[in-house]
Amino acid sequence: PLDLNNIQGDILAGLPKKTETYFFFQVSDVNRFRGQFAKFVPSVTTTAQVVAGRQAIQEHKSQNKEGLIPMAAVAVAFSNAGLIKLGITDDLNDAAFTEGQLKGAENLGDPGKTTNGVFSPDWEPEFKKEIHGVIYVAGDSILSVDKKLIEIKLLFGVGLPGHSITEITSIRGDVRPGKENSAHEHFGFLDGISNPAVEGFDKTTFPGQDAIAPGFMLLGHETNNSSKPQPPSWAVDGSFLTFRYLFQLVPEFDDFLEQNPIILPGLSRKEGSELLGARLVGRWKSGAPIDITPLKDDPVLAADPQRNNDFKFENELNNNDQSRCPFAAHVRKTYPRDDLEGPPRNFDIDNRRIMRRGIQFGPEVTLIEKAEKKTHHGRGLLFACYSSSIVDGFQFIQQSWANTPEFPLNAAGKSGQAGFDAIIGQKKGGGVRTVNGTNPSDPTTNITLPNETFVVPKGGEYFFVPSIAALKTKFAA
Ligand code: N7H
Repeated sequence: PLDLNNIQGDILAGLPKKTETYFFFQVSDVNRFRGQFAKFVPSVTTTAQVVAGRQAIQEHKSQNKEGLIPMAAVAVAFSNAGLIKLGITDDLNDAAFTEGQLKGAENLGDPGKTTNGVFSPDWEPEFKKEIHGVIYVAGDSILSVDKKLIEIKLLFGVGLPGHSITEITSIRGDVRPGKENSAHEHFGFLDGISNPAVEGFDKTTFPGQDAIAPGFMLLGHETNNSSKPQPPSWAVDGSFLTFRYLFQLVPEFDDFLEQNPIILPGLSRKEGSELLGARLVGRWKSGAPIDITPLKDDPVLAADPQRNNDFKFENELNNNDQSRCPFAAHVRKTYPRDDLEGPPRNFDIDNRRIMRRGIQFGPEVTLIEKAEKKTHHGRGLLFACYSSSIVDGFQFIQQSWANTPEFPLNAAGKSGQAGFDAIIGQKKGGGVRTVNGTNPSDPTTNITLPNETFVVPKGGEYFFVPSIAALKTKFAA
């Protein structure tokens, strides 16, 4: 059985959050750090604590009590540079992690420049510095989170004589305001509907929510289909965290939809624009999957966990049929379901599953931005996901699926190319990107996306999230 007191709380259970701050740091004094870290470890939140916290939130809600329960949950993770700084040189067998995301950014398709043979992505300067680790705190309110963060910074003496770490940058994410927007990302779509269930942890799985073996999320556990070497014993119960600082050009995205409505009998121009948005994402803004309800939103279906994930794209690739959902729709590119898992391919893609834990950042679109159809304030997604392999999970999804117009392959054979994932597909900041099959009545047409992508990567790093035991024995002294 899984040891829920040993696994950090965000991986399987997800820290409850209305707001979350990521504090990126560099270790400046290793010996002092190990001592201060020992005092910090008890504040790291376990999975068992999150499960209990979620129960308390449920009870609070069912009793119709006002406000939220004050809560601040803590997690910590280290980059490969951080492990090296601490003298931990064991190989964790993940080339993406070992290389670090700055070096890997070219392979992710991030825009940037190559000078003298060296690629440098167009990232914020903080993410070009060497980051050793990240402490992230999630909670019900900025007050709860800031209070906890100040306690932690004091433990490490941040900014004071006697410190062992220096701050590189802190980034705060917030759930969007208002009942209508909360849980929706900045383009307006409901997020956080589909994550894999994990065997041995999730007691119920919803229709369409495939359960995966714990080894796809945690190191040192069974995966039933991989031949990866055993990790060093201290890495067992740990996971890899992919963090991406993704900006979203919301007025530009909205303008693109407005300019390119899908023309179908009976649809107004506005409905045609909404349909295009749904076809690019694979779900309506409400969250209803277009594979179930292709031409009309269905908010009742969207809110029903028994139905809102219960689709497979069954046999559509074989019939080259994208009338329900384009092959390149974001949710289809990133989790193709029966396009790969069904006959005749019958691939096992459990190793491509990721546990998404992102949060929005930045303000709502202003009236001026709306009127000028131009972004003036930075906003987007602090994308975060877990898996037991970055190479097989996040990196593969971004590189080989979202950025690869030929994927899925059969679509290419029969009707040209499926095209790019219009939401996250990158082409190193240049060149024409097209999406095929956005018009349900004419799968042969392509739509050309603007040169500047709607999602702009501006930083990130790969981290390892150790178990509580490892924090005590391997990191603290
Ligand atoms: Fe995506 N979006 O608002 O359009 N994503 N995503 N994502 N994403 C999903 O099903 C979005 C990003 C996945 O199981 C939904 O829970 C935005 C990256 C995966 O059916 C929406 C950004 C990667 C899924 C969005 C962004 C992924 C998924 C539907 C960036 C990985 C689950 C809600 C700013 C490389 C697919 C849901 C499944 C769903 C959006 C980033 C992957 C609405 C705006 C970088 C695996």
